[in-house]
Amino acid sequence: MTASLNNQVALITGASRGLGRAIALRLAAAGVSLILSARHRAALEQVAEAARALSGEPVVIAPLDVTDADQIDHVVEGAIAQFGRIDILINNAGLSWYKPLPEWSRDEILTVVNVNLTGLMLMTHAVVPHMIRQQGGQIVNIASDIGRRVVPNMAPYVAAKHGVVGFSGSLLREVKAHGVKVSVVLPGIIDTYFGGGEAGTRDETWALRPEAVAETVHTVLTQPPYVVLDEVTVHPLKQDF
Ligand code: NJP
Repeated sequence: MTASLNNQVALITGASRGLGRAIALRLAAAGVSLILSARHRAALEQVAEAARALSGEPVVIAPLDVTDADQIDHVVEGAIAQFGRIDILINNAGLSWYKPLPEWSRDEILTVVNVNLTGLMLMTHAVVPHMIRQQGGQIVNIASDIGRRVVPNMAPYVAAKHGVVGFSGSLLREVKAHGVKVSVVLPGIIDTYFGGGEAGTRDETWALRPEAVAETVHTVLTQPPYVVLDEVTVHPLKQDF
């Protein structure tokens, strides 16, 4: 038996495009009220419009840079004021460059760690007290298969995603007694705008459709109350993993 998400409230980061957009549309179709966040307001508005077409539930946008703790507080407080609760947090915002370490600027290293890891921890830190108060909630952190292995030319990103996996497992052991689940999803290559790519240009046999990963996230979220999919890896069959 799977749990229903109908009437739950979800906050999604990185919702303006790519995987975050696909997760937003999948949850809208499941009857979830949505708070969509990313930096680009116009892109968020387009995703919100597409989500509203799938759902009778409220969909609001909350422009946010996940590296800014004040903006995180503002968005989380606004969500609680409007909806009274946050049932689901999807920490999805992420980015990287791909090049040997000496070619990375200091700013690029700091940005990759701040967006993929520090921002995720700060957002989680702001939301978890509400989930504990509610005695329930689900956090899904989008890491990467690179969070469990290593590849060259992305060392700061590899480090950040390993951090996401460690953070997720540690936090789960803290909060599960309060009915709060923490899951980490580790996808392989996805056909999005990641790393300067152009979504919709890759063969689906070697790059996952974002909708396929969104379906994985939906599966994670719809487990029975006493089951947690704590770590889920998903790959295109042809990827060399
Ligand atoms: O990438 P993309 P994905 N503050 O570039 C947002 C992981 N992953 O969908 O702020 C707030 O299409 C940005 O919005 P905006 C990856 O590490 C991917 O593939 O408006 N938001 C956009 O919505 C990441 O964790 C692959 O520019 C910020 C979104 O992030 C997740 O999948 C493989 C932000 C990025 O959309 C989704 O990435 C893998 C900030 N400072 C893991 N900076 C893959 N695609 O192959 C960026 O293993 N965003």
